[in-house]
Parts: sequence; C-alpha cells; structure tokens
Amino acid sequence: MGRVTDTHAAPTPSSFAEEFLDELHFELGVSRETASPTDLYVALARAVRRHLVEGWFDTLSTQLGGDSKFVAYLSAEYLLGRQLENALLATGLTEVARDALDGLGLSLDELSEQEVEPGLGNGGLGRLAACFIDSLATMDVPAVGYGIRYEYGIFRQTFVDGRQVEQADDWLALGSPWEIPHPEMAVTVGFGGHTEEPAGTGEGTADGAPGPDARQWVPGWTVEAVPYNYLVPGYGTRNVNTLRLWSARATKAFNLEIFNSGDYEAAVRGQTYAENISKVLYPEDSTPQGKELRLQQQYFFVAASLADTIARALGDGDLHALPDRVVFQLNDTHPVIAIPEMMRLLVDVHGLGWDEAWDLTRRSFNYTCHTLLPEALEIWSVDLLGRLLPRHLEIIYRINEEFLASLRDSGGNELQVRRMSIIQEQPERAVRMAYLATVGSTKVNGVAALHSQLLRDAVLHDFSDLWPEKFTNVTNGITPRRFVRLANPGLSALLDETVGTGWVKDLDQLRGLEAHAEDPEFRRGFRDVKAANKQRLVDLLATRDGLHLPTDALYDVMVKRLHEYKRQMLKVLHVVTLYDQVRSGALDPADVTPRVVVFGAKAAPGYRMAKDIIALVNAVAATIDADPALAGRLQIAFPANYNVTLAEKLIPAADLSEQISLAGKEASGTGNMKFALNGALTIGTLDGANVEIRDLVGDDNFFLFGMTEPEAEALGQAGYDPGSFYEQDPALKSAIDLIASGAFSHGDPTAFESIVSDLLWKDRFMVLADYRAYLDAQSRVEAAYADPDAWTRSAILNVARSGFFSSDRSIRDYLDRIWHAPAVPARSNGLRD
Ligand code: HBZ
Repeated sequence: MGRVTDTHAAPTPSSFAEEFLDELHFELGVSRETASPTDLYVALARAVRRHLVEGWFDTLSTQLGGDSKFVAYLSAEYLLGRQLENALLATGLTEVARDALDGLGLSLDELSEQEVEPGLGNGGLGRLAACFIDSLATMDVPAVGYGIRYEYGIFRQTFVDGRQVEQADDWLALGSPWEIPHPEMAVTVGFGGHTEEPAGTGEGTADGAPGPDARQWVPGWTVEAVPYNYLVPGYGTRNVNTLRLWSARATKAFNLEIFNSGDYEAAVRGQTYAENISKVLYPEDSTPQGKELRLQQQYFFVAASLADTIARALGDGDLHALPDRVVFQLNDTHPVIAIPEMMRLLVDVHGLGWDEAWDLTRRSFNYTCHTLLPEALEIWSVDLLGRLLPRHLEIIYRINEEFLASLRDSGGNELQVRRMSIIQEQPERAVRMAYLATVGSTKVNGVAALHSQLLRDAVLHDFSDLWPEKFTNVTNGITPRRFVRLANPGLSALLDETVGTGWVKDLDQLRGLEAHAEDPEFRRGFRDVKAANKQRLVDLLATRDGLHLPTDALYDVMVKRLHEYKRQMLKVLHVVTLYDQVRSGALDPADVTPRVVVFGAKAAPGYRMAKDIIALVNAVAATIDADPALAGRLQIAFPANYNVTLAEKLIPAADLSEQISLAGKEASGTGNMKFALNGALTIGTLDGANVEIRDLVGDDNFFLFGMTEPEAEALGQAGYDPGSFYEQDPALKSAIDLIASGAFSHGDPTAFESIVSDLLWKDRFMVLADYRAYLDAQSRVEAAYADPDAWTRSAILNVARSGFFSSDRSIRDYLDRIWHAPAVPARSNGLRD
C-alpha cells in the first residue's frame, strides 16, 4: 500500500519532498536522475493535489449530508489558466514546496513554467466561469461547475509572415495531473431516433409510470459521458468544490454489436464519431456557426450534468423539492437545451404532469446573457434539432404554443406574438435559444449595468415589458486571488503592508489605500512595483518572443479577442498617425512620449477581417521597428498566443488599459477590471463595465472619449457616412491613405485593401467617427503621464476604488438576487481520524 499523506501535521519541506519523490518514483515510475522537466512538474502537481483531497472529501460530505441548496453552473467553457500556483496558494504550501524543491536542487518557478494551461474557453465568458468557481469555493457556497473536457482547447496562435496560423492545442499530451477521471460513473446520453407513445400510457402515476403528457424517446444512438473531476480550492477556507467536465466515450454495447458483426472498420469509425463530441473547443467567440457537432456538444454535457445533478440533489427524494435543492445557472445560451431536457426528465421519465413539470423547471433555471450583437444570439434550425433531438423539439414546440397562447390571452397582438415566438419563421424555421432561455427561467441577467439596461430596452424588450421582475443585473467580476495575489506579487506585498492581508478575501478593504495616495513614500513603492513588473514583462517577451523592448516607456496595452466591435483598428490608426506625423516632420520624435503598444488577440479562424487586422498590426510593427526615427519612442509588441498565462504577466505591467469598443457593443468586459485593479489607467468609451469603473475611480482618473450609446445609435439611424469623417480630418485621411499606399506592405497597395474599403464604405463600428475624440484623449494621456506623481496618484486610486470588481461581490449579487443558496462551510470529518 502507498504511503498515506498525513495532512493533519503541517507539511514541512522534508515531508513534502518525500511526497514529491513518492509521486515521481511510484506513480510516474521515473528516478530523479532520469526525470524530464514535465515529469518533475507532474509529480509536483500530484503532491500538491494530495493536500486538497481531504478538504474536498469534507466538502462533499458536508454538502451531501445536509439539505443545503447548491448551485449547478452550466458552462460550455472554463478558461482556467495554470493550476499549480493557485493550488499552492490555496493550500498555503508555496514556501514549503519551494524549500523542498530547493533541497533537491530544483526550482519551483522553473517547474511551474512546465504547466500547459487548460484553455477550455474562448475569452471573457470562459474566464468569467473560472473566476466564478474560484469565488464560489472561497465563499463556501455549495456549487458544482459543469462543462466539457475538450481534448483540444483554444488553438495555439502563431504568426507566419505576420498572419495568424492556428495550431492544435494538445494540452493533455504531457499528462493532466489535476483531473480525476471516473469512468465507472459514466452517464449514457442519447441522440437521434424517434418518439412514440409510451407503453401503458394513460394515467399519471406516482411510481414513475408514464404520465398523461409523456412520450417515449427512442434514441438512434448513444454515447457515454465520463466525468472528470477537478478540485476547486477556496482561498482561506477548508472548502474545496468540484468542477466536473465530461468526456465522450463510445458505448460498449454500440461497439460490441458492430465488432461482433465483424465490421471492424465500422466499429472504429463509430467510436471515432462518438468521441469526436468532446474533441475540440469551437473557436468562434461571437458568431456561432450552427454546426451539428456543436449542438451535440451542448446536449451531451447538459444531459450528463442534469442526470448528475438530480442524483446529487435529490437522491431518491421528492422531485417537487428540486427548486429548493438546486439552482441552475445557464452561462449564455450554450446550455439552454437543459430546459427541454429537464422537462423531458420530469414528464417522460418521472411521470409528472406538464404544468407541474414546467413550474418546477422554470423555478430552477436562470439565464445570463453575455452579448448585445444580434449575430451572436444562437439559433438552431428546426431541421437539425428535430433530427438530433426529436423529443426536445416537440417539447420546445409545446412550450412555445403555451407561451404564445398566454400572450394572446393577455391581449397580445399578432405582431407581438410573432416577434416573441421562440420559433423564428424567416429565413428558416429555427429555435431562438435566448428566447427559450428567457421563457424558461426565473431570472435573466446581463453582465454590467449598461448591458442589463440595453437587454431590457432593446434585445429582450418585449420580454421585459411582459415580465419586468424577471430582469436583473449582476456586474461581472474577477478573482483577486489569481489576478492580483498571484499575478502581481509586488503589489500584493505592498497591499499587505499597507492595509493588511484581508483584501484577498474582502477586496473592499483596498479603500484603505486612498489615505496613502498622497504619501510620497507609498507612491515611490507603488512606482517601484510597476517598474519591476515592466522589467519582468520585458524579460519574458525577450525569451518568449524574441522582442527587445525598453522598460522606460508608457505601456499601452490592448489585449482581448480580435473583433471589429472591440476596435483594435482604432488603436492601429492612432499608432499609424503618430508614425505618419513623425515621418512627415509634423511631429518631432523628441516630443513623442516613449510608448510600447502591446497587442494580444486571437481571431476566430474563419473571421477574415479579424485576421487581416492581425496582419496589419504586425506589418505596422515591423515598419516602425525598421525606422530609426522612432527608435526608443514608439514600438508595437504583438506576442503571439495571448492566453491567461500571458495575461498574468502583461496586465501588472500596464500603464494604460485600452477599452475602446463602440458604446453599446461590449456587454461588460473583465480585462478592464483586471487592469484597473493592477493600477493601470483606462482610456475608454462609455461601454460595458467601463461605465461603472469610471463612476468608481472618478472621472479624473479615467480617460473618457467617444460617442455614448444613444449617440452612436442616433448616428446609425441618421445614416452613418464614414467617408465624410475621412474627408474632414486631414490626420485621419493621411493615416488611412498611408495604409492604402502600401507603406506597411512593401509597396503593395492591395494587401490591406479589404480593411481600407471597409473603413471607408461601411465601418459598422464607427471607428472613423470616434477617431478624433480618441486622439484627443491620447493627448490627455501623454500630458498626464508627463507628471509621474499625479499619474501614480491616479493609478493608486484606481486600485483603491476597484474592490467592487471582485468576483466575490458578483457571486454575492447572484446569491442575493438569483440563487438564494446559503453558504455551508465544510466540516472536518477527519479522513483518517
Ligand atoms: O463575455 C464576453 C463579452 O463579450 C464580454 O463583454 C463579457 O465581459 C464576457 C463575460 O461576461 N462574451 C464572450 O466571451 N463570449 C464568448 O466567448 C462566446 C463563445 C462562444 C460563442 C459565443 C460567445 O458561441
């Protein structure tokens, strides 16, 4: 029998070293001498994981033992970032592990670098889910995150001749020490087939026989969903929650049948087909492609999660208690098929009547919307849905029929009925998943105050007229554990000294910094931290990307997915204008504030314009680099493959945070919060959570520019003509002409033709209309930066006043406004007492 880890005695470097070597020798089967860096990392991770298990068992037995309500967070994405440092922080083992490894001639920091982050998400939505499970665990809320264990996460981005090229993200290749698979707990999930009258139908009976509304679904094929548990440690608590990700596996029966028939090839093909379901994360972030495999993924994880939840929440108990035992949160529309699935379980499997089932379902579900772009609202063609999930389509039809009948009953006119129908008729019959979610949920929330208002006023306004009390707001947040405590150790130490260590769990305590904003000593310490973070970034980008950057410059950072609405083009036009003015002699290089403009952005692989913009950024970067006039004054750094790991190094080094989307398009943003909390000043529009950031940090500490949402809306209504802005602003005209001339493409005027003509003729996100205001705001930035003391004061106030943006506060809002699930601290059960 293996050695039992005694987690009762506080681990010492020597006991920890022993555990580490145990893992290396007896679990991985390699000696210290032959171990690769990956082996060493995996052994370390597993040694750390041991110290989470007891708290996890305690959490499970506490939560399952009582009759607490728990949160089932359903999300197709979790963008977790690296796990090791977070687990060390939660277990308090960072220094013990460091010393233990030192003693073995190894370096904790070097081993940490071996970890490949699980990139199981696209961007903000997936990262939000990761922050939320961290906060739920830290706040002792009984919660399970459910999702998909993609074998390949978000693609790895490389640049070839400045253009994005995607590579598969083989994150599991070197082993995944954080997951615990449970193949014995697999759940079978059906697809396809047909529906029929259930045998012995008639009366609804209490013993689970078919009820009056039941139909029998006979799936055409099935797959198994194998759960993989990830431990989610809370900070400063015994509590360790569960993230349960499902992986697809071919069913044995399915394989056996075909193998026995002697058709080996067909059997293997079947297996591949089934296992494709959890193969890859879809890299589209705002234009869902409507592909069949995607719907398979959605239903796959939802069906497995609901079966799991019902077993966990109710056991053999009474289904009527469902809304008191569990609350489902739908992270965007991706898991919305859960609503008809719950109806199917209640009506077809458990024999409840329709009305009762609908009441229980509606009381158990809530929906978070993350967008304002119409093209991002998911729809599924009736054709596809009916083929893949015939019973669910029947259920959706009935939900819709009853909903539309109730509208008509309460005097709704036919136009309104058609507008609100869950089924759209044109251009093809399709299910509007956001409407299904809204009709089937108790609460619908947006992710920032402005976004929630626009949901009520525009995107879902018919529904908010009908059910005003259904709509609420929960402004997003970010976990201070990862994004301050781990990412910014220098600032963390300064905060600990100044306001004590309580801020990590209670971010409002940062208010205590305000009193120090005038203190020259504190300001110096704060500036030193920023300088050290820049140095750390410069060193990293030198080795990671071969970039040579100055530390003594304004770090102007724009990192986020590449999308036209986010307006990376506006940033490019600013840089091109500076370059153009120096080149033409209009601006003395000595008058340019030394600036490093950092971009980080992945484009959806099929999004042409986004990929062209990436190529343009790289082309402008190369041209500026080659021009001695701008040396030490202006530089673009565009490290490839922006991800959570890189964000943790970039954000703490930033002076200026670019949040420049067209007002009314960015639902919230969460990067904006991370920057403010790390002492960068924002240049931004009144969009998403920028509005709340500015309200809190104060207008003097925020560079506001651009049209408001109503102004942009009005300009669009009046007939926006980008060409007129081009004609009227010589600097803008000159910058665009320079791009069009081939100045950044070795004289080839066609290279960026698509960008130029789009800007001149369409410019859907009104880059040209906000250009002048943006340049003026950048001039204000330069003036402010010239006074280091005043700048530092503003940066300190940004930190001091950003406590609101802790994801702990978001979770508190969800608890108060939506979930009503009390915290339940884990009780020690004494694994080996
Ligand atoms: O969700 C983002 C919003 O754009 C951002 O404003 C907000 O802060 C964040 C968290 O609420 N939305 C996404 O990240 N959306 C996706 O990643 C996405 C992924 C797959 C899709 C559609 C959207 O099919």
